[in-house]
Amino acid sequence: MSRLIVVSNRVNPPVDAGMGAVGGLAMALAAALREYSGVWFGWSGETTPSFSGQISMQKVGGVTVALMDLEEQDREEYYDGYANRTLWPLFHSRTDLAAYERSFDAGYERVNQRFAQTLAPLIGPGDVVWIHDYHLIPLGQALRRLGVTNRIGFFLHIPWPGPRTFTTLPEHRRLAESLLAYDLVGFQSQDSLIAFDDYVERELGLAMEDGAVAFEGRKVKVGVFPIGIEAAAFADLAGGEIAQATFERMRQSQAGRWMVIGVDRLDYSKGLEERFVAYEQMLADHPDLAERVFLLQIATPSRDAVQAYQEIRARLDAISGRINGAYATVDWVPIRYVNRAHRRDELAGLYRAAHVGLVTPLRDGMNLVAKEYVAAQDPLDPGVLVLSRYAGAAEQMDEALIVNPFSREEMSEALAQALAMPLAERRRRWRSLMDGVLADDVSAWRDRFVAALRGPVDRDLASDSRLLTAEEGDNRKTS
Ligand code: ADQ
Repeated sequence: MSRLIVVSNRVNPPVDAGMGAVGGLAMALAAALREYSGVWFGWSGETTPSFSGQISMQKVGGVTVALMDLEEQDREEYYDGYANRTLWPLFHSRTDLAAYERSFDAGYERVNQRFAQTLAPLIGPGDVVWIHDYHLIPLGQALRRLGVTNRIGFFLHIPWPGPRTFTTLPEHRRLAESLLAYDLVGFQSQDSLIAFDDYVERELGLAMEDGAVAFEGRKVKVGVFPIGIEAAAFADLAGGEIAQATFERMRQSQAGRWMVIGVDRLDYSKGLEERFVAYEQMLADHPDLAERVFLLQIATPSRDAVQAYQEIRARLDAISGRINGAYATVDWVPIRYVNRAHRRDELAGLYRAAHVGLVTPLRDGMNLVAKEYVAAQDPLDPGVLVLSRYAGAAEQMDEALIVNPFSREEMSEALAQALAMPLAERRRRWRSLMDGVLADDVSAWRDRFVAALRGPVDRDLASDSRLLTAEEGDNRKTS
């Protein structure tokens, strides 16, 4: 059987069978790798004075991982630079924060070459390669240039930006064309697919037909593959011992108050400032809610090396301090703002204790917190999800209260509506959301993507219209 080779910037297979700090994505990919006896390849996170291309192979949690070190300059230009200071803000429509520096672009190309050169010898005949996320967009093309003809798929975890935004990237054309070297390109949402289609038509003059783009004599399949969570396992976790203890602890400390929860990586795309301000608006609009509700915001710091992250952290400290200063009483703090990471079973208990889940990113590929919040609820007494229309999850979760995160008044109203929602309506909405979260879980996502990648691809338009099998495809030279 052909192997599955998963490639991502960082590699994090679960270290044990339980649910520690590792998320559903890692669990799902690890399960796929065990099924297909595959390999997970990526950067070790370590740097070395001079790049050697040496691979360290290890077995972690039943999964074979292959790690390589990069140089410090690679970390600065490729990871902190092009990935986190150029592509991340750009793809989240924050051109004001995007740095367009040639050295970052050069570093990005160099590291993708390093990935390709190190990975290519590991790829055997019939292996299928699945590359993840914005750090590695040109990797498929780099592998093709080294003569790799295997099936190669790419999945983008973050949104694809609108054409006007994307074209602010000086090398937009090169980056977009490199995507056309894949056999399959997957997006989280229709919104992203439409934006990509728009760009491809307007800027590259290519047409997307029947879910594929024809380019240089070959066809690239393009589709929407919304990622999910390990829904059933997460629901079980929410009923487990640690979650239950966390739930009880929260209920005690709530002292009969309603609890609203937000859980996010501390990132400017997550709309945290807007969320705090909307909550403040609600306190101003509903004086009757004073002392009857509080917001627990858990925000784990990330990407500390990047200045925009230091700045947003400082602003959030200031806003939460201002709101608490203005509204707190001797026995009530309106915002509990916590910056540390939590175990997944603790998180499940916290979600379950919250009457409202507030998930209001300004832009998000999917947002797994929305799905985790739903999966953790008590079916007899579920909380209400308030969800930004700009999260990919909104395309699937229309029984949530969908809000515009840029409007503090709309968010304030939705929050008040959520807190007042009758039990029957909460149950009805939750049931429908939960059915979706269970059906479109992370295994379904993985299986749909891998099946589409292994399935028939009309790869070689020049030769004929016959569909190729994976093996036939692998034996053909396509570049
Ligand atoms: P992220 O931007 O990281 O992911 P998200 O989808 O919300 O966003 O996933 C965050 C994960 O981290 C969740 O599983 C959450 O439980 C966990 N987490 C957050 N804060 C935590 C804390 N304090 N302690 C413990 N765990 C915490 C990117 C894209 C998303 C896309 C995912 C998957 O930006 O749009 O949904 O990849 O494709």
